[in-house]
Amino acid sequence: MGIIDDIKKAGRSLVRKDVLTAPFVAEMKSTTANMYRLGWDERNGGNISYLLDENEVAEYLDLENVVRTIPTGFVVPELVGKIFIVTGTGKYFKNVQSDPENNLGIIRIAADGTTAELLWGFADGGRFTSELPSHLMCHAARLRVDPENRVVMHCHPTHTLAMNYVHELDEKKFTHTLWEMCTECIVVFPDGVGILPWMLCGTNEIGEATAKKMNDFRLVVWAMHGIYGVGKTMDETFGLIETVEKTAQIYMLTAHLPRKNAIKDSQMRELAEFFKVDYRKDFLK
Ligand code: 2HA
Ligand code: ZN
Repeated sequence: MGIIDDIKKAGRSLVRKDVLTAPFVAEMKSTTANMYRLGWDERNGGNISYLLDENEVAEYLDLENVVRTIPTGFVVPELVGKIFIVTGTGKYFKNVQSDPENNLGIIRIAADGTTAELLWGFADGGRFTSELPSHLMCHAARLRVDPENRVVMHCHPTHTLAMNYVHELDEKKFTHTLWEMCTECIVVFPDGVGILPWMLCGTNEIGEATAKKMNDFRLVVWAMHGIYGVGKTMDETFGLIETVEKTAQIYMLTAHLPRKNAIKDSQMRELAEFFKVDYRKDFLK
């Protein structure tokens, strides 16, 4: 009796849950679907990386079983051993929900800091997003500022991009315009929006520049390309980008019309003080 119980117990510990039922896969599916439907991720546009808890992943995957290794082309010593679920290069957000196994992958950064160990996904032989340098460098930078940061998200939101062509690409002026167009903005992103000039995407250089901005900002616009957002949760990160995009829409709906009203700097200060947020005081006039 005792022996049979022991055998049953050992057997159960070997039975892993189906990774397709994991909450982190569900979050990737619903988030990419929402982003696609909002028009932020046409074709293969956009990418997400999500830092996972090793113990949680172990409920679904054998962490000893590396399916294959993929060189990343850059080194992030801080992220050795960390596990991420990431979207695939050339893959469409539109298709993640119906086919997660080909469009997503779970990777672990190997001991050398530069090899990705594929633990699951990219089943058709694919690989992680071309923007992995920006994603991992941003994770490393944000973890230094906020040890609870988990998500890096990139997309091409329509109105935010439209605003790039008609508004000065100056961090202070751009942030101020967003803050004054929507009451909640200074509370949602009191740290403002960082801006990088147009740069070649998919490179280590844009990754390094984005990560540097992430020392001060949770939102970084890539001029005439898109936006990066980071956060502790998928909801927080999505919400940051959603708030910028909604506000950029209001700006684009009104930019060509005579301005009759605006939220004043004194009112923004009032908001920030009431909601006790540490805002960029130098971004107000
Ligand atoms: O992966 O959005 O920046 C497609 C992109 C590149
Ligand atoms: Zn992009």
